[in-house]
Amino acid sequence: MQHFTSVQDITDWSLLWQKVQQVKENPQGRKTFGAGKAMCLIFLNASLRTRLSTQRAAMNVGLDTVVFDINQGGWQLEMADGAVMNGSKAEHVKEAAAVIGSYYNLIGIRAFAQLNDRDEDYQETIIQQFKKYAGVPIISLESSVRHPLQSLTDLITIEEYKKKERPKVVLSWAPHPRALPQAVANSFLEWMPYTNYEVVLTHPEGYELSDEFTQGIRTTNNQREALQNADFVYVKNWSSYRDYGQVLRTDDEWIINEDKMLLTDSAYFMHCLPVRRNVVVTDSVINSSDSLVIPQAAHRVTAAQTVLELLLDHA
Ligand code: AN0
Ligand code: CP
Repeated sequence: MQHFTSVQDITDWSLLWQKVQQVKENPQGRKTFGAGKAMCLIFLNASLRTRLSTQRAAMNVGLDTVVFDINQGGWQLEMADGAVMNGSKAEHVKEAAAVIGSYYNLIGIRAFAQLNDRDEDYQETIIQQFKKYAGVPIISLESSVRHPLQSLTDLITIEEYKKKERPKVVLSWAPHPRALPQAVANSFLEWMPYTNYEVVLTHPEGYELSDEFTQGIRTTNNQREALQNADFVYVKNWSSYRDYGQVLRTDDEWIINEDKMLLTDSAYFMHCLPVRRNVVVTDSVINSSDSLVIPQAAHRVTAAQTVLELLLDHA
């Protein structure tokens, strides 16, 4: 694997699952694998899980890590090729990425969607420019379009907890007061064709995701119908893709509560976190024994370590 920025970067699925198993059984088993190598994690946005689990995974393989909050202490980067740089941006990504790539063997980068200009966000410019200019493997820590480390985590979690060969997995939109990116939902759906799960997507009208991610996915605006007999309920808010970046509604009709979970086949509740309690999901659901949010978040280390081990062969 050369980079890890989308599901399409996975070249060998059986090797990936073999690695996941090894990492789960013995996370400390490859303590010297990354010796002498170092990784830079660049954040343009806040993070708890990605920041900490990726560093923990690096420790487990003996890889040194630095975290660079580029907005606090770095230069503002120009992303456009051919730009006349007479504004506020002091450095071009062409130099910045190449320089960071000369210091580090791997680069992780988190750059959320700005939610202003859909075309610009969906070009995933920042991650693509780093891929182009850094000369080392790039790991997406959530781009403007995708969050592949989260999606791998989600699959590892479903595989661990599923009680049926073909579980029903429902991705449901839920309310949130602020505009959030579509990345987690896009990415989750992008990974689904690589599983045999029965997948149903449900969201209110106006929250359709890009066709690129929903083609072939059963979709309904009826949340209750979608939840019938579900084995896993994955909940996430996203802002509108159609009315790009808009919050179209904030009422609580789509909140996940106990009453809705009763429609399922004793489904597990999943969320990538951070989650707003009693807005997205009620306390009773997230506190219940069917809530997987903590083991799911713990698997962020499993996912990151698997990816690091696969990329280190090229770093
Ligand atoms: C981010 C999002 O929705 O993309 C990160 C989730 C992993 N969430 C928030 O900003 C609350
Ligand atoms: N799920 C996730 O990526 O969490 P953070 O935004 O805290 O990293």
